Amino acid sequence: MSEPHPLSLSENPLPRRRRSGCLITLEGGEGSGKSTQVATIRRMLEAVGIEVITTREPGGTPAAEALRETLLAGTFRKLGPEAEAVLFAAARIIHLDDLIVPALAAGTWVVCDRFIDSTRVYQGLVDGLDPHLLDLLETVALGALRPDLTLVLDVDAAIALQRARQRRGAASPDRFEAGDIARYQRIQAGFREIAARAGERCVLVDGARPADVVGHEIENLIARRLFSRLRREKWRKHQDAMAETPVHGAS
Ligand code: ATM
Repeated sequence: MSEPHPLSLSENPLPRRRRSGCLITLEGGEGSGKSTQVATIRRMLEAVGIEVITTREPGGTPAAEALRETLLAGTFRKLGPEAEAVLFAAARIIHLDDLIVPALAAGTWVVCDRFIDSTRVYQGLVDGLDPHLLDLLETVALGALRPDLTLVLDVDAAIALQRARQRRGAASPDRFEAGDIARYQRIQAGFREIAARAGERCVLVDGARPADVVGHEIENLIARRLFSRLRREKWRKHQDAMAETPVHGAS
């Protein structure tokens, strides 16, 4: 294959739209139980024979995890919220290019702990950035790709704060964890509003209940919302198995 021209404007070999795996994202404030549910979804999909990877943002690949570490440590805070937003977008581009887009193209399902809605809430609502800047960064990072399903885990701010403190123990909060109940309430309200506005893609799930109850509801939601994709996947697997089965009498 010839080298692309240095000024070529269409070098991305995997257009963001051409894919067969599903992208499921989990959103919600800290202490909403996202990581537990990511593991539940993984088990559910594997049980029906779907190849799945679980990942998180910011992070997911070594380079993006390095950015995560510095972002959460607050190292870039002095550069201002715009620069931080650009760095979150950079981590997302790396994550999409190196992991998510190739996985989806290969038919693997991707379950991601936090994604674009966290940017809207933390950089948009909390840090007060211009939504046009966030639109622009989203377009640069995602092109036409959007999650197939976003589960927004909703937990009352007081419970979320308590869970977060318990989980941290003696460790001090990072750049994004620090804050009082008012901050947690804004974050919860922000995620609720996103779930209401983007009802086609998002479902609000009551995350205050025991993890197994929440997990059961999520399994049902995935089965209902992504039914055709699950069925297509099973059909594809069936066809692959048939193709591998030797035909009697064939020489
Ligand atoms: P987790 O600890 O849930 O992985 O989240 C990391 C932090 O990154 C999270 N903080 N809290 N609480 C929210 C923050 N974050 C953003 O500010 N913008 C983003 O786009 C993403 C993906 C995360």
